[in-house]
Amino acid sequence: WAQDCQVANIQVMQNFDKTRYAGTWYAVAKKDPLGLFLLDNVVANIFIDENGYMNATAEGRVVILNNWEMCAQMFGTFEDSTDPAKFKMRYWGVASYLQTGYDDHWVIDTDYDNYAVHYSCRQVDDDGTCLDSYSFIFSRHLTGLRAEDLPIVQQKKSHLCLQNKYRRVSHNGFC
Ligand code: ODT
Repeated sequence: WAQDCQVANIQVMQNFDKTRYAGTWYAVAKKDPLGLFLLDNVVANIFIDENGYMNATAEGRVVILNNWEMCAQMFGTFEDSTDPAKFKMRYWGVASYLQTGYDDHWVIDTDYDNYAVHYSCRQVDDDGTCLDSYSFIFSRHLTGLRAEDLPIVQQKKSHLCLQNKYRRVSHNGFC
């Protein structure tokens, strides 16, 4: 597998089915972007609205203004693209002091029932690699990934050229 780290060449989930992606996902690992926001206790809830569009709520522990720790409650709406696994996500918080943005949301791989690998590049460099990315590894289970899913997820991390860039996302009941 030729790993050229070009954002344009990143393989995403084939025949992605957003209906099966819907539901609750627990973040188990994260590669942070510059100016990170969500720290831990990150749970995403994805749903399909009456028009067939993907929407989400998410919560997670954040630290605002360097010292105020809170549980951020966030909303996101997703725009479809020509690739069913590539979305644009517009997001905002229930409170105005939370982050807002418009990011890529690419589903790299999922079995829908256990694990999902998400990727977002915020800035593509002149050479086509990513300058500022973030990525979540999600599990359907609060207990984390199943042993049999670990090698698949490891391989996807390396395809994203992010293999050693993830940290564990803990769930301790803060949110
Ligand atoms: O945490 C960071 O450093 C960057 C992440 C910012 C985006 C968080 C906004 C969540 C918006 C609503 C929910 C979406 C759920 C999608 C799942 C995965 C991507 C966050």
